Amino acid sequence: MRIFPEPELPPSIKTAKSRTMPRPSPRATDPESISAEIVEKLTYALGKDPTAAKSHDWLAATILALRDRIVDRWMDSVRAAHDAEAKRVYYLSLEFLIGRLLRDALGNLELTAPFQSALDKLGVDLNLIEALEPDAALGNGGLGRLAACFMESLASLGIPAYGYGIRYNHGLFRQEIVDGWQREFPENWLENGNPWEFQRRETACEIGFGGSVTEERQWQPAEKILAIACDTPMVGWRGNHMNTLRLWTARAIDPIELDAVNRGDFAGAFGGSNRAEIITRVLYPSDATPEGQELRLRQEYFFTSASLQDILRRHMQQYRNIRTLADKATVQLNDTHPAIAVAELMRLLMDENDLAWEEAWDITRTVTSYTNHTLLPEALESWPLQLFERLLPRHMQIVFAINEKVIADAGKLPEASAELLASVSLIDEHNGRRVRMGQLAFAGSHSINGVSALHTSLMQESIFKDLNTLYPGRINNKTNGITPRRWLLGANPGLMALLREAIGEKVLDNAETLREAAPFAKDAGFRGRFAEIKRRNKVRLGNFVSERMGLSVDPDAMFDVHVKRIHEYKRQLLNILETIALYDAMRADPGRSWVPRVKIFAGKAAASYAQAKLIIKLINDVAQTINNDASIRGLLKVAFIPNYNVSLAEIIVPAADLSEQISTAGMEASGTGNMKFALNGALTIGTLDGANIEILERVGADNMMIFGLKADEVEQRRRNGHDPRAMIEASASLKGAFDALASFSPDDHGRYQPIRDALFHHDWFMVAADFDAYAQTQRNVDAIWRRPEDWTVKTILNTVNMGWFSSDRTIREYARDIWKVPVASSLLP
Ligand code: 26Q
Repeated sequence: MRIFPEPELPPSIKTAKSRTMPRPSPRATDPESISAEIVEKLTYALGKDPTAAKSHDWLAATILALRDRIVDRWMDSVRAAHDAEAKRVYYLSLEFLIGRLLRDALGNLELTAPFQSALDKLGVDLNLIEALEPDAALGNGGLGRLAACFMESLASLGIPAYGYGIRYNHGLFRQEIVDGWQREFPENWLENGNPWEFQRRETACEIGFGGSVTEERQWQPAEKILAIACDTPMVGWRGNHMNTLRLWTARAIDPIELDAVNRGDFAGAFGGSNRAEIITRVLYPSDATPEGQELRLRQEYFFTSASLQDILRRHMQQYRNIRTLADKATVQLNDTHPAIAVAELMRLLMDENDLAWEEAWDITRTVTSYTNHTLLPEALESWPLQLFERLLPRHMQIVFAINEKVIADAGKLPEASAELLASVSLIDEHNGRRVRMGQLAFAGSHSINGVSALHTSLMQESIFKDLNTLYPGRINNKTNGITPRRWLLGANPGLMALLREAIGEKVLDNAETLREAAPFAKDAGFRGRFAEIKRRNKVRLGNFVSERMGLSVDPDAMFDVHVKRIHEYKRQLLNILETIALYDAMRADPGRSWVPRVKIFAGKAAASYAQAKLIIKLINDVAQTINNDASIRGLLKVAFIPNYNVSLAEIIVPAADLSEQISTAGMEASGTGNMKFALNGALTIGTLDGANIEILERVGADNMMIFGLKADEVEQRRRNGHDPRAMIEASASLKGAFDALASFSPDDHGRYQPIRDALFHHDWFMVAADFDAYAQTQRNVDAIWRRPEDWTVKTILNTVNMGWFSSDRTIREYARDIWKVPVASSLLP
């Protein structure tokens, strides 16, 4: 419901108005006009005297000048979609891990050079102010970054689309390493304002919570709050098309309670506004292990309801017929976090638009589709039924009604059994009755997709096996991708320049043409330049590490990089144990010609994940010992770079020689870091997990270092019993590393006991099981490194074979198979 409805104009007046309404002339793009305009923005929009302006002011003025150039085309895009009556894609995600926008927007508008010289004229360094832009870190990791890459590709492919999410006041926490331990500090990306966004104070929706449902099935919430929209333009490649990222902020309807003010109770006067606004205050910092707090469920319902109300309002304004919704709108759920959408859309269609159940159900299922990002049982979202019912009583009724239908459908199957009914049910009856969001999302969607081939097939065999029998044909795979604009052109302009020179400008429009550069792997001159670009990127990262951490690293050493969230299944522990073993071997034989390596780690642990935080401490303790041991002559260094985020990744990824993608097989749904590294010319050491398998298919076994148990072997071992103790005893180097653990905490001998226990007693993540294969593969990596020409050939063959992993390809597949929308862009197929 809109609180401040805009006066409706009859369509005839609207058209007449748009014909006669004066339009501002589009902004010029020559450096002179741009620099004049930056000074204008500084003076008139920001109120700063150009002679006294600070770097932050120049940044804001530059963004405002660029934003004007975006707005022209943004409005054209929105108008064109409207006039063409195009079907719109709505991407609902609780996370958008965007990073900085300036470099990306300049690059996509092809305005980097004119802005650079405009700023030069003003004595301002673009690179310097670019680095001042705070990261928009509204996400935890892979899932949030995928949403950001998708927004960029949707715009680049000219698909009319909206991203919907939450405008958190505080994004993912800032990590500091104090005495080797992770400490979390609040992040404050909005402290200097946000020049990219447009607050839409007139676009507000009411969101209800609690209360009761009348006999006539009308929900009477006990509490109502407002959702206020805030829009950021998403710039497509070459500026051909722009979309909107619409993020919601919570506000109290009546922010100040006057009664309380009159009583002199000022704290009480703002109690309501605090209670409302807390909903959008902070991102939940846990990935993969859901924290089942009420506030999280409130966040999920808040943004889902606001988004669906907005979608329905837009549809009704243009078409005035709710029954055509499925022809004009398609809603993608990014994991189960917005899965309440299924019940909310049913409620809006039935209770607010008077559709009958069957009709509402048809529309809901046609509109909605769901992407699953994890199979980890502890990560599957479910809510205590009591909490769900107390917060969303009407949705509880709808969930029960959907469940009745699902159970009735399942009962008709020849293979129906008590187990089958329990597995398809939206209600988990085992753990004190819970609502299962995955089952709800599946039942209410026409498409359920996984994010890599392996993940999709495991999904089909495990969590959704019975739902797939019941509703066959809905499960499909959409292997993830990354945007080459940010992860190649933006992060590695030197490499992009070389590739353009080799195969021409088309590589900018179609990453799959990269493969035409394959023959250059045979060209010694090309190889030399490719290697030189890598070295320059390594020097830059080396300088960063030296400045930030006071650690000097040799740019001619192999940069062996393991960066991602810290999680036991991602096995940073396997890496650091092998590092300890290597260190022991080096000390035992210091005269051997060891390959010099820098082991680089970065990543955040969920604040409540004790074992992950202990692994961070271990890496730092090991670094402390190794980096200060003169006997190994600096041939091995270990760096844990604090506060991993998108901007740090943009420095690390282009500088990596070796990419660590070593998850326990079957546990990493896809991975997308793996794609970024390979695209930037790193060799991968990895397990047959997630998208690694598909990378292997494209780069070939000669150009990728694969080791370890496969997913079915992990599964078998877990079933038949795995004896980590025997494996530790049987491997001298693993035994050595395992026994050495205590020596890295001379101040506290018991510190690493939890890690020793986990390894020794069950080794759920198969670290002991994969250790020897991993260590041996690292020695094979050394052997290739000793043949630099071979190494460079392999890294080139990685880069040129990675085009398929462009998120443009992924989005084309979603558009064709799930959303049924055309791809309008001039980007080549
Ligand atoms: C849920 C409920 C309550 C609190 C937090 C959460 C929560 C938050 C984030 C649960 C999961 C996540 C994030 C999951 C994630 O990032 N998954 C990754 O998704 C990538 C994109 O598909 C894959 O490449 C990775 O393999 C997968 O781990």
